[in-house]
Amino acid sequence: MARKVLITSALPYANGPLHLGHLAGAYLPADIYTRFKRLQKKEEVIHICGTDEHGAAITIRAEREGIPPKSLVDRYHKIIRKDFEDFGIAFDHFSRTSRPIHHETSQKFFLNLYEKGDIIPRTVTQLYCPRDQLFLPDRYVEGTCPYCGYDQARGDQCEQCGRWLEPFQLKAPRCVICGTRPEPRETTHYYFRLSAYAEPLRKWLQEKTHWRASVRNTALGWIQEGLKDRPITRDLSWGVPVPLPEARGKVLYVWFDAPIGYVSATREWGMEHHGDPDLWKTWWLDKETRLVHFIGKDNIVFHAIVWPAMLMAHGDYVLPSDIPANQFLVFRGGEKFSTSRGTAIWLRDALEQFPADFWRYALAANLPETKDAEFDLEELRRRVNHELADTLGNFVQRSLGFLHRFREGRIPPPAEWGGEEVALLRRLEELGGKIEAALEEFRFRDALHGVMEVAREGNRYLDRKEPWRTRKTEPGETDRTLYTAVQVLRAISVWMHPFLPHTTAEIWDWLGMDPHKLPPYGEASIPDPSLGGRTLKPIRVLYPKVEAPVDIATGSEKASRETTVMEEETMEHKPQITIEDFARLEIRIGTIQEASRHPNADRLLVLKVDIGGEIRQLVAGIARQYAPEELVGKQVPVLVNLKPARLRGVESQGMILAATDPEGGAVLLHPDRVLPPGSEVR
Ligand code: B3M
Ligand code: ZN
Repeated sequence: MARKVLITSALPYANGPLHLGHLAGAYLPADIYTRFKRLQKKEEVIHICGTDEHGAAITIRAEREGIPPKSLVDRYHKIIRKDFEDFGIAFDHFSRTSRPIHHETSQKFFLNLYEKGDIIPRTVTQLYCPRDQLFLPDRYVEGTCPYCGYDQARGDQCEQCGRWLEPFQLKAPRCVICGTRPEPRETTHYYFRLSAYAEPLRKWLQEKTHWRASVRNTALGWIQEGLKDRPITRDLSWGVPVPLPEARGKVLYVWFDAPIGYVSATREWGMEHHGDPDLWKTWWLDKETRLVHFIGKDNIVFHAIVWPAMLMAHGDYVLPSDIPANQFLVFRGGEKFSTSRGTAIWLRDALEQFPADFWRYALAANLPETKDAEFDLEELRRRVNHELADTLGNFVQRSLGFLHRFREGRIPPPAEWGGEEVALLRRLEELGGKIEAALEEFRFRDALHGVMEVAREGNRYLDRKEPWRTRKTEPGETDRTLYTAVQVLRAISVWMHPFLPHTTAEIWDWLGMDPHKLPPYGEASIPDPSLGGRTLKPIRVLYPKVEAPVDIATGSEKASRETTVMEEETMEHKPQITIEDFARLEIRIGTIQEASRHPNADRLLVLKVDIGGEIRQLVAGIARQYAPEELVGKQVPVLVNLKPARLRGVESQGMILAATDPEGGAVLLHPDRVLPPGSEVR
């Protein structure tokens, strides 16, 4: 039997609508991969997801709105489901963790570990709010992260450094309901013996050399720091009840039950779609299944450490084979897309402005695969106009438009290939191989780039063959050209489908291609002679250009970019310059005298730099890599004759020059020995 690929994407909390950052983090790449795998026709594929409906993220929001948690999750489950549908994120099953089947599956999982001695009760000191008379789990407490100093760290996780925290670790804790400083009190909780799995996890991770370096290294780094046993129960009334009589009033910690949701959703899928209550077992109990989790980087700790440890403890189920976690999508100029901070473009608002495929294209071209990627509406406009419309749209419109105009919409019969055609088809085959390999390795940006290259080849071919010129004098040549162009378009429509499912399906329809009888993904460059002689349906402009960026409510102003980041395709050199061009830059060594955090941007620092008898204020995107304190006294090269610019409201009178590490982070450069400030760099 064919091998199975079980694809999951992170279960979104049903506590609010989703934004583009969510899409770019997990769901779009998961959908691209699933569609690719289906078209490849080599393995059996399912894509499983659902809403995560437990935990403090839900109860806090419900309390703020004054409604029961159930009403809140009912509302957002529907909204999220619809948004996915309209964006073309096609799951085989989309479940909910509040369903009985999930409660039952998680309770069984808990008991399995409990009976093995991997879950044990302990009396512990927890934070208690005397004012609300409540133990404060997870997000009910906020304070300062003991690791990175972030002052809005939550009791369950630090958003800045990604670490898994316990409320009592926070410095200066405060109750999020009333702001009171909570006090320690004793209670009993059930601990998962994570520490026992440090070694097995390390071994397992070390073998994952094919993983994205960021994911594997982050996980290995945390193991290196030491894994502690963790409480996996909470004193809350909303959640999966702990299935032990002595644990009344306690529920499972949301991050314990949520990943089990992948299993329960698969069970439900088997029953609902195939009427087979045991079908899930052929996926989860078969160690040959490839389990692929698509997540954002803030979920790495749970998917690459805690969940595999749970699975190891359980023993029956397959472990993840890939966790292609993405970094964050950030607004150009700084902030990450975030629900809680109100810096986001909501999916619904996005769809009201432009069709789903436009967003899918611009996001896919910008996926934060190896580092945070910047995005804004100008980026969308540029991608749509210069790539989607000018390259792909142009090829679609020309090849099919010519057929309509010169041949009344009839595709000419198959013709003998000429030298041009043979070369073109060979090139297509080569590109097809690259695209398939890139998708196989989760390099979606590269794959998309490859498909666009095919469209470019198609355009070049039409330019060379000039069918508009030959149509009168050499009708046979024109027929051959148009027939060939249609075959190229057919390949593009298959290869582009995972990225642009809506518009490629329209092309299939125009060409009379049966969506159930498409060629296997890797073979789409082999021409299909049966296209010859068919009559095209009427066509429309698929990718009309987009006007100047429209403002979608975002809560974050646009700022100019202070460093060049983002592009990470193969190294492309800029055009040559002369020594005179270079001489126009005035670069001097400056000594940093003061450094502080930028008031409006997490990524930026504001520096006062002595450039030789003159102090310049410079804004630099280095806050993720350097603390202000460590910079004072350091010498760095400064581009001093750069036109001043305001970065998120603060003036920058020049620019610090720094190197970029493979993750896109800034690395400062220092002179070999201390120099008088103002020394020239040439
Ligand atoms: N609900 C967190 C999130 O939405 C969490 C994911 C669960 S995946 C098992 O980022
Ligand atoms: Zn932290």
